[in-house]
Amino acid sequence: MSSDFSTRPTALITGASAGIGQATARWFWERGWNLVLWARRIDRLEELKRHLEQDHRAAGTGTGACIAIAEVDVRDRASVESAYGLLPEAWKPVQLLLNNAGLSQGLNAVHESDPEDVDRVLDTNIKGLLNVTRVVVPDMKKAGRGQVLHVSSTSGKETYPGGGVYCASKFGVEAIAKSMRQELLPFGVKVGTVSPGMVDTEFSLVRFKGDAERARSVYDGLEPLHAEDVAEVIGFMATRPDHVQIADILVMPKAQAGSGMVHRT
Ligand code: 8X3
Repeated sequence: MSSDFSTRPTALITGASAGIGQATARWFWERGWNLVLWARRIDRLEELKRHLEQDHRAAGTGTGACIAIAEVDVRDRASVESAYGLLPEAWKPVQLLLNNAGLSQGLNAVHESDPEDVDRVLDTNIKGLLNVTRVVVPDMKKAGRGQVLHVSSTSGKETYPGGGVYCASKFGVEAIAKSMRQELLPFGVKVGTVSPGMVDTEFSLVRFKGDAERARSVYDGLEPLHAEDVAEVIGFMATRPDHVQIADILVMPKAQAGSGMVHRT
């Protein structure tokens, strides 16, 4: 660990093995932050860590920053508590918690929703986010600094047919963020959401349970956001001067004007 370790900021990112989480990890890494990366797929995290470290070595731009990875399913309270507990005290409080782990399952009307899909979505997007928040935020509060950003969605603003359960989870994320901002106001901890529309990640592949063709067709005839676009927004939110608190950024592709409202060519 380099001597200036404690002077550089640390970002803890959930769901860091792919998509927005992975792109955001890279964004902060390139700017010299320490990273704490959590995901279920530890092999993907190991590969990401290797790549990031190699990039610095190859470019000769090593900044002395460190990466800690852990296999964490945010739904599993014990795994969240143990991963945070095992993080050396020198890493705490993290400057930024990015609650990114989240997913959708299926596109069914509410009355036709699959109970297992419902559990998976609400357990991850709401209860998982709470599990992580509960272990990370007390150290921020104690130190009187830090920032929590939750990845919400256009689906946290508007509903669409077939999106009821996923939208409920993201409306829930927005409610949690607003309450947290009020609760943490006296303690110097900032809270916000980033709300992306269509992003070209594994999101649709996961929603449609591996049906690659159906997943691809979601983005037919338009250019969706790329994970890097959202990473830039998150990076911007996290690097404002201390007195600036961005509550929410809603970001969509040019070809989208709201949930389910897209222009295809
Ligand atoms: C996902 C937003 O527009 O792909 O959070 O359903 S969308």
